[in-house]
Amino acid sequence: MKILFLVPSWTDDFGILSRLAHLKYSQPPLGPLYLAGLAREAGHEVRFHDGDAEGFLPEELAPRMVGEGYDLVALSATSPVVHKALHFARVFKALSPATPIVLGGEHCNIFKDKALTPELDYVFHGEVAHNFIEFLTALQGDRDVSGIRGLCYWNNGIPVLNPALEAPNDLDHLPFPAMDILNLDNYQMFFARYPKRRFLPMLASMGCPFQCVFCSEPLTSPKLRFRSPRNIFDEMKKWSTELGVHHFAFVDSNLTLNRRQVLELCDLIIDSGLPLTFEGWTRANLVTRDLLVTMRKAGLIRLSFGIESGDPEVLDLIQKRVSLDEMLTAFRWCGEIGIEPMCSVMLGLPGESRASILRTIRFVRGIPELLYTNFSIANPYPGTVLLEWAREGRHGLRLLSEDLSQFARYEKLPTMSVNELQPADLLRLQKFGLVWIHFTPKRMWYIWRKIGFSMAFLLFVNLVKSLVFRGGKAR
Ligand code: B12
Repeated sequence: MKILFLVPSWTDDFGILSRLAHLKYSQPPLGPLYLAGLAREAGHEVRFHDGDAEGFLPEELAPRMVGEGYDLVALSATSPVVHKALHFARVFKALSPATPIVLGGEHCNIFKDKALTPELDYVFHGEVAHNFIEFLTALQGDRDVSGIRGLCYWNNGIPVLNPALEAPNDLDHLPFPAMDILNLDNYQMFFARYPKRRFLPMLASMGCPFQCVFCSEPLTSPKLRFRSPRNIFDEMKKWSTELGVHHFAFVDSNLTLNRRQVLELCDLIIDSGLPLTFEGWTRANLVTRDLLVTMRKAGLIRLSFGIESGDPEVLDLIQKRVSLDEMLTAFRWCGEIGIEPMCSVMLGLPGESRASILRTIRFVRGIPELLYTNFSIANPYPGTVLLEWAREGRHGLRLLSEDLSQFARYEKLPTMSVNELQPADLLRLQKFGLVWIHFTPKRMWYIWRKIGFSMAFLLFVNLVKSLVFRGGKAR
């Protein structure tokens, strides 16, 4: 079979910040790449298009893709961009009604058969590996998909939900993702202290044991699973020698959760003498100084910490379970060791007030080692406790819309209000925070060097202008 894997863009909705988001955050999506690897191993032909990296319009791409004669279109989407995946499906279906279209990704893991809309033929939820290959075999044969685990399909106009496949403990059995089908020049990572470089995403584990209320992982991925250090290293070595890509961005929710795994991986990298570098995300309470020293030696050049809020009461409410002191210590260690620290910060969280948001802004501005940060408006994503709280009006939250296409983290008015803060107030505080956090000589100098004077100037002027003239697109 000839399969088209496709993901819609997600950085094109952020207005003036789109270019920056696109530059800094365009990443090859691992989910479809793993599936493409599996499908290819089973003898199928695979192609991949990334809306983010290529910036295509469905109306332009779909006719071209119909011309290329695919037997299956496999779309992948998170909830805020699922409307774009469905738009592509509609355009494609209008031109080629007989080609089956399947949708997968975190949105489907949450909504299951409710994600099956008329423009789709199938939806996959939960663990997807060998059941995906069984599905491809069924499509080539009698199209009987009734026994395929994790699949949702139509039966005489009624959606049918097959139970999910039990997630196996072992991740080493998966073939490596099909990284070689990517246009590698589309993906560059930018740093403050290091030159930009091409990179690939890398997975060391799946699942998260923590219970942060803004995250859907406690629902969709409660089971912890790890790859062996050898298996991860073999993959890094393969892409380094075969594709000439030496930098890897780990997508694990907590890269340093399994200390032994990380240390063994570091030993393998150090012993190999390969010029590898890597980065990842973690929690400040999951690092020690000696762990960071070893990781730096192995090539860790950037580590991002989930700060979320600079207000201890808000941190408590969102069940972050990391103290501000632990965060400051982790940043200090990174600075001393030569690891570029990054973080994620939010506003509009439960219990939030103008005072708590200003506290967050002051806290982040005051981290000496930090050169740049995102500062996003919290979204009540499906499958989260945050959404339940917003629906129930708890902790000052009020849900104003459940239209997922409006769940942008920048530029659009947020879909929740909290205490006295209306959506427009949150948007203004976000812009103020972005300007104030970065308005220090060191950070301005960094931004100017990285994105150029004209882009930096345009960004700054736009943010200030929208602050003065009360910006924000209507919902
Ligand atoms: C890495 C990552 C990113 C990266 C890279 C994104 C990318 N291009 O893949 C960056 C930082 C860019 C990013 C951005 C965003 N992310 Co993100 N991200 C993740 C993270 C941490 C890991 C994803 C991953 O690679 N997992 C490993 C792969 C192998 O798993 P997978 O993607 O789930 O794919 C499996 C299945 O879902 C399925 N599958 C996937 N696609 C398909 C397609 C078909 C056809 C089939 C059959 C199956 C299938 O098979 C795969 C193998 O089992 C997850 C949290 C998590 N730990 O899962 C959040 C997560 C996916 N992100 C999330 C969100 C909300 C976003 C943003 C909207 C936030 C934002 N920053 O504005 C954007 C939107 C990005 C987008 N493309 O839509 C949410 C999604 C929630 C939801 N309801 O959809 C998650 C779950 C975080 C959370 N818990 O809230 N993200």
